[in-house]
Amino acid sequence: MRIVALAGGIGGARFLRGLKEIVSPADEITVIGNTGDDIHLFGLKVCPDLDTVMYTLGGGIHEEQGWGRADETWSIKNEMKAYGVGPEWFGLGDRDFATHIVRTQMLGAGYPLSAVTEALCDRWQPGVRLLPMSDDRVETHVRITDEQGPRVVHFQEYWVRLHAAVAAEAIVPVGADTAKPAPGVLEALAAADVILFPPSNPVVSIGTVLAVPGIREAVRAASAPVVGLSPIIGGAPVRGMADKVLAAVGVEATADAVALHYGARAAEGLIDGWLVDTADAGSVAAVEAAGISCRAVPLLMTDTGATAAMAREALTLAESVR
Ligand code: GDP
Ligand code: FO1
Ligand code: CA
Repeated sequence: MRIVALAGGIGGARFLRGLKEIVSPADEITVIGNTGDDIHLFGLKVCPDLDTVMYTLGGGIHEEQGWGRADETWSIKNEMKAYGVGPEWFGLGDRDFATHIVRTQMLGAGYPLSAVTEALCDRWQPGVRLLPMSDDRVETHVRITDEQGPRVVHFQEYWVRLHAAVAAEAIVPVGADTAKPAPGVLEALAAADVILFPPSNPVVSIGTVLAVPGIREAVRAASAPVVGLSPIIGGAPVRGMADKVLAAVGVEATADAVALHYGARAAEGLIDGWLVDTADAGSVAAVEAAGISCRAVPLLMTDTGATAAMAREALTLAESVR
């Protein structure tokens, strides 16, 4: 079976770890990764969501943090600080720097991001095919108003330095409108037997991938059933500040509002099925009324076994809506 999943970072990667548990060697998983979080620091290109998927599935992730490497050291970061060269607020570890040096060196030699990602995955063997959503530069920025007045900041500054403490007035995936899907992305969606939206951030992860011209249309046109899992449980994100960016696009932080935001494929939307947590069983009817088949199942990824059960439920729902 050919499974295609759009994914951001921590939530998407953890879901994929469970999905890997329940597929057979004959199945293949293609991940279309968000690159809108990418940031250029110290002359290096950092791809947070691609790296989180690669490290998590490849066994190198710092588990509690959900990003960056395990057993990290911070000599380079401390030396940069000693030189007074910022930004200090983005924690790049020594091991992680090697990834960004190799990536930047290959990009400088003319390799596209998709080829670079394939080369990095040769080492990590994530057990999925990891495609960037685009080889073109797309960087999410956030419009805010704070004591310095109205301005636009890079998503990472909004998320990491500002901790999303101020309202996000608009989310702007800079470059998305002229970006092309990376090689293999549209083909994977067309050939898929199942398309999954993991419990990733609907706006700055899944939404950014869908902002690349052609990808939304390819999901809508796919012969595969499209099933998503809610990243919101009991009216709040399980972790992080997705509610802040959902507010920016006028979507309530509820399991059903996110489903309706993606929309029923039968009604110009993207999904055929939606899983909500048992805590949100009361919203199943509203999602079904919108033309999306909906089930309430445990959606907390407490360990790989729980996540595998979620993934199994998603594939079962996909079969029921096929
Ligand atoms: P990011 O790029 O690192 O923010 O990762 P993603 O966008 O892939 O996923 C972030 C989302 O994962 C957040 O909005 C969380 O609410 C969601 N999430 C994290 N852990 C869980 C979980 O155990 N269950 C569910 N349903 N969602 C989760
Ligand atoms: N997230 C943080 O909250 N603090 C950090 O210092 C931080 C550093 C970092 C370095 C490399 C990397 O690949 C990811 C990093 N992240 C950090 C996570 C990153 O901000 C993700 O984009 C978010 O989790 C949201 O997607
Ligand atoms: Ca991300």
